[in-house]
Amino acid sequence: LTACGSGDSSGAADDTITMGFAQVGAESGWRTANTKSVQEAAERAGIELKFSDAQQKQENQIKAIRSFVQQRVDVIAFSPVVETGWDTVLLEAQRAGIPVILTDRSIDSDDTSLYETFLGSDFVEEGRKAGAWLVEESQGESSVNVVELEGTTGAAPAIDRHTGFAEAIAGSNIEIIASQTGDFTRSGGKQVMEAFLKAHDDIDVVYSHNDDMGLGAIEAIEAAGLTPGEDIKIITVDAVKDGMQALADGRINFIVECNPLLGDQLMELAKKVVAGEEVPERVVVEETTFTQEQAAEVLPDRKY
Ligand code: GYE
Repeated sequence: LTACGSGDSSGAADDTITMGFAQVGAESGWRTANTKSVQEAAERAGIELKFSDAQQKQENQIKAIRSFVQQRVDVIAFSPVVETGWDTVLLEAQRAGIPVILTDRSIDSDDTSLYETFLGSDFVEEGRKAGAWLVEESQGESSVNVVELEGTTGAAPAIDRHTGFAEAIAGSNIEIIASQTGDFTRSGGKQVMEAFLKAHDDIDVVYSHNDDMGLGAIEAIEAAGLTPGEDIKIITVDAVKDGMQALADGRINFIVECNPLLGDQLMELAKKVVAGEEVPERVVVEETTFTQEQAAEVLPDRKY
């Protein structure tokens, strides 16, 4: 075969993989790091990325997936805003013969044939780690009152981080006295914490489902004339740079890591799926936890 390059305006070889990626939004530092990881990994892997930002709305994500199906991409990857309500659109992808990879967040559906694999963290385990630290920390105290800043209502990390935490503190001297969503944003966390502080004068601990809401809560606590990390202890999940800085500064007390750098693993899986190779149905991301001392140690090398 003789190639005649001049006529090919697209510049892409026929075997270039095109991925449609439907992101949740840009609600947190974690999400920003995750988006960057996916975009850079696609570039490195030579995968053409069609990226869409759903601004935390399921309807936008469904529209994006539909448009990827219409464009006949080779593979669709997405991080579902909420757990339920995906069957119809995923069936459309399946009928069009386009494989789907879940990344970061899972869905709640009986039909597991709707996706090839799920790459992401064990959010229940993250909640357990947060609760286990507090149980240890609260030994010898008569009672400990926790307010919980929940992630987006119906999202896998919000549901699972609550479940794991509740499991770990069951039967202890620790009680969740209030729980409300801050939608994983800094402003949401601040607003909810302001309301909590007005309604309760006996808050010992904030358990926040991510760093950003915890950072918002810090602002509310300081505005109320209290010292975060001392008068009220703060536990968060993610371990993004701003969170780790607050931890090293003593304003947060403990962070459970959730790794957003999923890009390279996602591209690997995408290549295999498109090639028709077997992939495991679940790929779990390895993670750790950080105390204030550990945060100060690792901060200089932190990438996100
Ligand atoms: O913890 C939070 C983000 O789905 C794990 O979403 C992700 C969560 C993360 O908004 O900061």
